[in-house]
Amino acid sequence: MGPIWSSYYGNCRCLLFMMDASDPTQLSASCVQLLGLLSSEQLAEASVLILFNKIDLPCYMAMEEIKSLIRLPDIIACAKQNITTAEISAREGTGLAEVLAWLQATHRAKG
Ligand SMILES: Nc1nc2c(ncn2[C@@H]2O[C@H](COP(=O)(O)OP(=O)(O)OP(=O)(O)O)[C@@H](O)[C@H]2O)c(=O)[nH]1
Ligand SMILES: [Mg+2]
Repeated sequence: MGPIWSSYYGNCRCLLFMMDASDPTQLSASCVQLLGLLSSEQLAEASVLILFNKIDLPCYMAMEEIKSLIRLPDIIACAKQNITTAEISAREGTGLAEVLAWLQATHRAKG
């Protein structure tokens, strides 16, 4: 779906980007997609929440390793956007409350 994402950039104020933490083979491709989003002028004002999903599965890599592999600290430091991360399991609902709280707080802050 990546090629058509840009049709939805207009008026986007909150961006949730989900990465599959259980699949290291997808990490670099996801990271390229993320960098594309972050470099878009239309999304410069958006607040971004990066979700690392499927943390209920046996982990191939520790979350800290994943973050360091994609150089997340550098991505966050260089991005124009305000970026938050959360570790979740969509299947078990882990982290859901955190995601909802982020959406509420971000929506409120942006009026
Ligand atoms: N264990 C677990 N499975 C999940 C979770 N979220 C989604 N899935 C399952 O993962 C499978 C594929 O879904 P996703 O990877 O989310 O979707 P996708 O990337 O579009 O699909 P794939 O190309 O198959 O990876 C489905 O069977 C989901 O039910 C989760 O948090 N934990
Ligand atoms: Mg998947």
